Amino acid sequence: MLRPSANTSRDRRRLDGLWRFAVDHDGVGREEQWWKAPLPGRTEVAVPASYNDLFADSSVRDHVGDVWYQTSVHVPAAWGGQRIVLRFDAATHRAVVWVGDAQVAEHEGGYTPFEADVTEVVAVGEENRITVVVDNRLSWESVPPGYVEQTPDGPRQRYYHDFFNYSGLHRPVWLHTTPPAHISDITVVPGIEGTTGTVGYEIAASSEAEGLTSHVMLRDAEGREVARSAGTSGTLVVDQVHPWQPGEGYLYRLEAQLQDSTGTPVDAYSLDVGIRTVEVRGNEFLINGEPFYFTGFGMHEDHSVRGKGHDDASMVHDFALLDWIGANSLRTSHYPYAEEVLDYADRHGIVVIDETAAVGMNLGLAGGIMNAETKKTFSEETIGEATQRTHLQAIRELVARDKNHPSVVLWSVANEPESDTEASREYFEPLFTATRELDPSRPVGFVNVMLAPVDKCLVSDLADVIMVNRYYGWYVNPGDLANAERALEDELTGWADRHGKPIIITEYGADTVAGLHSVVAQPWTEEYQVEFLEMYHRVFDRIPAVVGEQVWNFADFATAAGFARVQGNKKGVFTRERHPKAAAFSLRKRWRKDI
Ligand code: BDP
Repeated sequence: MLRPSANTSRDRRRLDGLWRFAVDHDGVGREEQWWKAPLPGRTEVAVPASYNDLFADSSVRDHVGDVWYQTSVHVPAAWGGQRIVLRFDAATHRAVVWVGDAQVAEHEGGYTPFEADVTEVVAVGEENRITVVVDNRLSWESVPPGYVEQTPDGPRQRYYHDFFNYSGLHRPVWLHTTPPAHISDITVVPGIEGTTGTVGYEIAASSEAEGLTSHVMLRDAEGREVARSAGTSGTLVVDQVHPWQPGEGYLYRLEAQLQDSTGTPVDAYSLDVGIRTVEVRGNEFLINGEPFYFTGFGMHEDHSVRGKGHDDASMVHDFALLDWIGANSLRTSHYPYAEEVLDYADRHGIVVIDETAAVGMNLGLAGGIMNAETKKTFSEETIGEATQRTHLQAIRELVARDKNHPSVVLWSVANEPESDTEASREYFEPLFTATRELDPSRPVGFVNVMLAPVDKCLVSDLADVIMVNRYYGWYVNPGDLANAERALEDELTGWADRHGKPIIITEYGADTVAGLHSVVAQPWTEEYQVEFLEMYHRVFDRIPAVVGEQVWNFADFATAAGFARVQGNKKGVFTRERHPKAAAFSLRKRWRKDI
């Protein structure tokens, strides 16, 4: 799905700002058709933002069910005759949208965009009412999964993942136009042979575009034309290619046009393109044919007050901290991040492991810690065929959204699912197959949990890269780094020997309360976090198959309440406010070769 654009044939408007807001405590809004009139009450909410922490009210923060958003927008008269589209970059976890009295869209999944052609519904040159109901309930059919428990005090949302169930309109909302005959999608697949780059392209167009011809031109970063072609698909060839590289992020620009028989452009769309290759060879992960070693973090979209709401200022700052510390990569744990993040990573050469929202699919493990019931993970009563359908759709939407980003080098289909049972293999095998069919150009993996070590895991052989999260010295051998070191080395050596594939440690970390110190390193202190990470690094450096280290986590983040969570998860190397803990300086020494 192409992002909204403003150019000679298209226009766009962001609908961000303050919207009217109502929490549907009694769950009556749909029956009472709240979209037909101004929402009850006088509450306003910021878009984009999670609504949970904006109000000093636990009945909002912990609300389970529907909330309503509403705004009015003037649709410019000049847009008459154009195709008008309403787009939500994200609504967490599902939404129904009305323009005036007409329902225009419905979407499941909290972290991928959806849009509706509202041309026939909007009044051009007038104010239009837009109403959205957002439902934050997690069920056995949603990704991530969860269930709602009825208690004497009302419903409680339970889930098996370790981050707060922030909800709402987390990302920009757009009204935009295209001509009726328009480019509906572009797919690019880059390649490099010696000093020659190639960009395979495919242009999809709307049915109204029949009879029009597609043209593409590629410009370098200075704006010079380097290749052109005509037709809905083909290959552009670039001599003396300037590859997209980690740390640099060189981008070409693909300008696509639909032209009529006189050569007049009817629609145009430009896309940034990075020319690079990704390949797994033996136990190496190659970018442009060179072994790549991942340094960086599993992150979260998480900030005080606005929760998972996207904000450019914070994004720029987070990337500045990644640069400061010498991180060359991140994993979008545990859901697709805002597209702005991927654009930024493309431009600045940060390598991304792109993950679906399939997290918390391990009901045995997580039950106790996450304050939810321990149940059988894969069954028709829990995670079953319906979940798998949602999961597959989430993968489709992720690949459709992110396929053109050079920064994305690896798909992660899930984080720490149960993977040591036949049922888990049956569940995952079709998902791996589907991901490869959707995108044959990138490796595919999933993140393995500590409970399914190399001799037990029945899913890892489906993956191109072994990604593991390990907590020796924290959840296992807490405070005993000597034993933890032996156990970690034994295990990683086992993975290296068994699969012969590259290994990325996608999580390792220790909860650390900033400002807590001890002479003898003890869990929860800054000193322990430093020693813990140093121990892991010694082990990684002894195992050639280890091609990446991503510390858990970049920053402290909010979680559901739990006895092991001190106002959230404290494994951040930075605090939630982005202040460095001692570990930040020691990582900087390891990762930055230039200081
Ligand atoms: C891993 C999960 C991650 C948690 C982390 C932790 O992948 O989401 O936050 O452990 O416990 O199991 O800190």
